[in-house]
Amino acid sequence: MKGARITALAGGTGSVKLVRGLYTINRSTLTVIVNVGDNVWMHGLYVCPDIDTIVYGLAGILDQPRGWGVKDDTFNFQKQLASLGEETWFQLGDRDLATHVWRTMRLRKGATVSEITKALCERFSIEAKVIPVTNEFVETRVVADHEEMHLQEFWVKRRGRDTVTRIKYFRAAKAQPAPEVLDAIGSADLVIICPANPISSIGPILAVPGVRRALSRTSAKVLAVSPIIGSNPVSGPAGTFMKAMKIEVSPLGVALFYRSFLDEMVLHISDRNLAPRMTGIGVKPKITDVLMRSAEDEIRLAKFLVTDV
Ligand code: FO1
Repeated sequence: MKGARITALAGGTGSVKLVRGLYTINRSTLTVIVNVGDNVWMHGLYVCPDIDTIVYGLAGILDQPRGWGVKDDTFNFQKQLASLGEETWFQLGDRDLATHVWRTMRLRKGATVSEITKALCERFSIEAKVIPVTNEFVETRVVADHEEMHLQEFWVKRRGRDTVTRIKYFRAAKAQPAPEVLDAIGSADLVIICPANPISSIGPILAVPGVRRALSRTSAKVLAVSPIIGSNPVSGPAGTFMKAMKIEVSPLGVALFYRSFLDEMVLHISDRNLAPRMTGIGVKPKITDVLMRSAEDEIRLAKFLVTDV
């Protein structure tokens, strides 16, 4: 359906390719609800990695091979900071840095993350709505070897090497959804859960009160694209986090995690044998090539998802 209202739930690097495909086919009727659990205060600046990845992706300035930051960026600030003896394990490129400075200045003047993200999209002439799931400072924390740390510290500073026992969505239980979040789910024609880490990218979105309920109540079809092929995540630490949360690392495990609201699950062709088990848990399987290696693949998958809306 032309002009169908599509709402995507997204993290960063795993989601941006599909979000870009959806944007190409449905520019002005796309809303992206983005995870904020990865957000981190760094050198006094508020960094929102998933929001920035989606915004840079839609603006065409994302460093695509890395999946985060601005393409062709330089790292002079980082080098200078290191020479001053500051810890620089979280790389901030010079152009990317401007976003964090700009955002932090606005936060200090009282603007919300929603308002700042809207302004950022306007600066880049992005027609889609990109909205943080909440304006509150929710933080995904990893409990590893009985030590608790920010997700970025676990993944970037310590390179994901600790044994994870639990994931916590700090401050999520009392957070309010940001304006437009529940309405974007309730009034959509189609809701798409991007192929993102279910625990660290989609989990913090679902942990905000009201979101799961809105997903199970919406009259829109809710479909997810599997971030797992066989027993392997397409990227990132999804396997580690799913095991820690006692969830089977498979498309079926993901479907069970989303089961209370999920209508359909898109499986990679090599997982077609899982179709009967998917049907058995009440989730309709759809099968296609979920790998996005090029812009053409992003559009192909996006078109596949919206075909019968
Ligand atoms: N990921 C890394 O592996 N190393 C980094 O130094 C790093 C810096 C960084 C700076 C800004 C930003 O927006 C993202 C950044 N990321 C970095 C990606 C980020 O850690 C995660 O991949 C996302 O939070 C997951 O969606």
